[in-house]
Amino acid sequence: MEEAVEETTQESRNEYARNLVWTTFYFDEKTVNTCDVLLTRQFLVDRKLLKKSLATEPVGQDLETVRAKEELEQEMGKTEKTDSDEKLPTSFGSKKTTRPLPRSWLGWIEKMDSKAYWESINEYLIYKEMDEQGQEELLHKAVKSKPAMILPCHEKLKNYADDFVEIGAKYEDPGKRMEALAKFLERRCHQDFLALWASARTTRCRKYLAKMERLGIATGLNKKKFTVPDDTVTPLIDSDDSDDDGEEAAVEPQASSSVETQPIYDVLYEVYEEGAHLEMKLGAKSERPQAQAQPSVEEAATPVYDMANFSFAYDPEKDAQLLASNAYELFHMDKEIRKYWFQRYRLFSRLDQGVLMDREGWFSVTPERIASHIAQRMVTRPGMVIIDGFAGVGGNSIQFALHGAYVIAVDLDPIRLKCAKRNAEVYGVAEHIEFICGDFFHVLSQQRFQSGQSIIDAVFLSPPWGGPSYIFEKEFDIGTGCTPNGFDIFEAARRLTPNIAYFLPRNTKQNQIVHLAGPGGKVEVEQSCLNKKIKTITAYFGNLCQGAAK
Ligand code: MGP
Ligand code: SAH
Repeated sequence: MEEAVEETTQESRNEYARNLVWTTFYFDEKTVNTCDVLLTRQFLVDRKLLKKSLATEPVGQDLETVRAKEELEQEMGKTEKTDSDEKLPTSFGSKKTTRPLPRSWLGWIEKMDSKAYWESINEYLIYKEMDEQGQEELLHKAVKSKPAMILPCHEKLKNYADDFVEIGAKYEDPGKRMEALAKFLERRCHQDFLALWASARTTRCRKYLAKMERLGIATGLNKKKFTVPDDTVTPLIDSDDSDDDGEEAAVEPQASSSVETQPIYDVLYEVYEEGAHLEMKLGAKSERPQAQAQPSVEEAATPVYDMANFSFAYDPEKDAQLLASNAYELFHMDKEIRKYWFQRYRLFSRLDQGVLMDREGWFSVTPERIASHIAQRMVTRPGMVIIDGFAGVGGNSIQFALHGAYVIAVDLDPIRLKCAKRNAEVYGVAEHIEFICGDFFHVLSQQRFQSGQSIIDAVFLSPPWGGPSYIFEKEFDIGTGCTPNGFDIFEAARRLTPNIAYFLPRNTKQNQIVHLAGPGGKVEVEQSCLNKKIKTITAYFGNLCQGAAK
């Protein structure tokens, strides 16, 4: 197997190290509860395996199968483009520029509140206004007390000229006049601050959304929520991105009393970038298939077992239908599965050596190159114990074992677990895997896994995503998309260990992953790019996250 899989080159490893975007995700408006998110991308290569699949002629060829193969190669050509004209970006984010911050740069505003702002500025503003009354000495003091951080609209206070005249006319007594002036300024300062704070935050969120979109990441956030809260306020944060279109030019706002009541947003991102930005897209979305004329194709490919006398041992006669190398006969009419057949050596490089797979196994097994990479990351010492909670036909369990872990492979489906066991034998690692046929939640509630006595180092989660049609939704919802509910799955695993790797669709809502990490948490979301196409993502929690203390 080893020689068949092209190793990650040194160059791509270096690229990996550069491709980091740290995002601080704020859980509430007061910006107290944050979560650090690291977005990474892993460039994996398995072209040799893919070519091996395409070079092999399908069994029992006739005109129809030849056409099907051509069609598929075309389809794959669409989605597996590796030509230089479709190069992936070399890194996340946009180029860092060193140009000085413009005077109107208001990045600081989100780190302050209006009370602190007023405290820092009140002396300056009040005394500045007193200057109009000819108080030379106070003017001198005002200029000296000018704070470093000041909103552009408070530099000249020209918006309030009429109000000042009104106040001046109302109070003859200088003391009272000053008191009224101070009160007026304080109220306006709070309003102006909040208006600009909201617009700054909106602008940052919008920038974040646009950036994530360009990176091919589903955010799970509603764009409409990130509109400027009031028409009279223009976003003020000046962009430090050379590729932005200038929509965020600094403009002096008009103070608005209505903005105070506008809802603010539940998240705020700060993106720390390195390197240059280039565009990256999700694989082309294929057409949603029409309802199959012959629904029996799927049923025909499902072997019938006598469950009362079920045996997990491989029986060449009874299990002939599960033999992956024979699958073309079974699945060549099954449009959903055919494409996986044509990439079969990508799934298991030893496919022809007796690998078993059922229908669901075909579309859900983790491609070997990706599984091997995940194992490389998760298995940090020999003999560590990993639970593969949704083991399927064993794609991940086998790789964990090959990398030196002891694996507890759980699956609800006995046929799939039988396949996993057999496949582990094919790869020579069955001895390092304990196979448990049962429900993930029930297995985890066993006494031996309960905290305090648990010997589990990490949990790997790759639940069903609702079949290959998951991709027809713009964004994948962890709660409703996974079966069982993806949040419940995570919670159950979390009770056992914080070290969790969650294998999810590439269109998963990113904000949901962040929420799994929780306030004060850390998560790394890694996109696996196989031959320059994003295939899947893996979210690493606990000490599996890069940069987390081991
Ligand atoms: P895919 O999107 O169905 O295929 O699955 P692909 O090749 O990206 O299709 P294309 O037409 O867009 O090019 C990609 C990978 O996701 C599969 O190889 C599986 O590893 C994984 N996967 C797919 N499904 C439907 C599931 C699932 O339900 N559960 C799990 N755990 N993994 C899945
Ligand atoms: N990573 C696997 C594929 C997992 S597919 C591989 O590489 O082969 C998801 C698997 O979860 C399916 O095999 C399905 O039978 C199993 N499953 C679904 N619900 C389950 C549950 N409640 N408990 C355990 N396994 C479950």
